[in-house]
Amino acid sequence: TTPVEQFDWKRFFQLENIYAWLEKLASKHPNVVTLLDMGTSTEGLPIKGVRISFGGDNLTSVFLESGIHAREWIAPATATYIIDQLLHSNDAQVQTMARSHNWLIFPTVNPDGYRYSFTHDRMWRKNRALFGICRGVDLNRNYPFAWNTTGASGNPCHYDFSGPTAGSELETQRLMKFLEQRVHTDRIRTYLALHSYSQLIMFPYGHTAERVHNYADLKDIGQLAAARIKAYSGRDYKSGSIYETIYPSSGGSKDWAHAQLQMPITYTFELRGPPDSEDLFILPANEIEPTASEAFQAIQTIIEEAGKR
Ligand code: ING
Ligand code: ZN
Repeated sequence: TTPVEQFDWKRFFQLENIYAWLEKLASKHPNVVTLLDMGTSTEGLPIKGVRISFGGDNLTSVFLESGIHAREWIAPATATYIIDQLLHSNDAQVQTMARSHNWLIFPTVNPDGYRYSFTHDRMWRKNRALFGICRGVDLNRNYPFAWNTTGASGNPCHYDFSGPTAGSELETQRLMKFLEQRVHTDRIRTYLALHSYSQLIMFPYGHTAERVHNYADLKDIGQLAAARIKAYSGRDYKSGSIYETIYPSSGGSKDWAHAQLQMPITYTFELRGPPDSEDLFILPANEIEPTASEAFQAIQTIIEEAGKR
């Protein structure tokens, strides 16, 4: 493995490198960065993250999850970019935003799958739980809200297997418990998740065309975030509900958080795919910085706009 001193956004890093980098940040910035651990995965790996707080326990918190799908390597790379910007940006507006909230960021919420996508199968998506001759639950179909109603499979051999029961997976349970325990104490109002690819800024619901109570705000903020990206990089992102933008699907983590934890501001990003390639999950490393920085622009708009409403 690579020495952690070389951590950057010019290539993709393995789980151990990401965790070592998070640990280094916590020791370099002991008053700002706290290392978090949700507990272990199916295969016994820790699910590590960081809390970034410049002080102010009364501030509201932003939760960010990435890597729920193993092969979407750009997602954890973008999460670490965001952590780096929050801590080290010289931009006054970014510094103000970083200090206006507390941040709970978990770059790899499916560590078994992420590791497996480096060691065995670049296109692996799910976790690594064993079901007879096939493996893996799609963790973004496993949450106990409208579970297994649409856009999910009951077959463990399929890429979108929703699991044997709602919330069956250890990784799902770790994340749910973390949020249930902290949603009130940390005043978590915003939940962001990173995926690839499609250039979308999506919000609930995934399972129905029915609109969430704050659809108008979410749509408006999402469109402003997309416009910010357009002005920044020229890329076209669209915003809308999961159901109306990408495809009907159920059991996602943000729908659960919005519906069950009453978290009002929940967005799932679909980041860039490669300019031209068969394999749309394999983004060239020189696309990491442009992809992550435009997503960070959009997140700034979401935080600013959500604060006004
Ligand atoms: N897309 C997401 C997926 O899980 C999604 C889309 C997001 C569905 C949120 C449901 C909830 O299929 C990718 N590329 O993974
Ligand atoms: Zn995904």
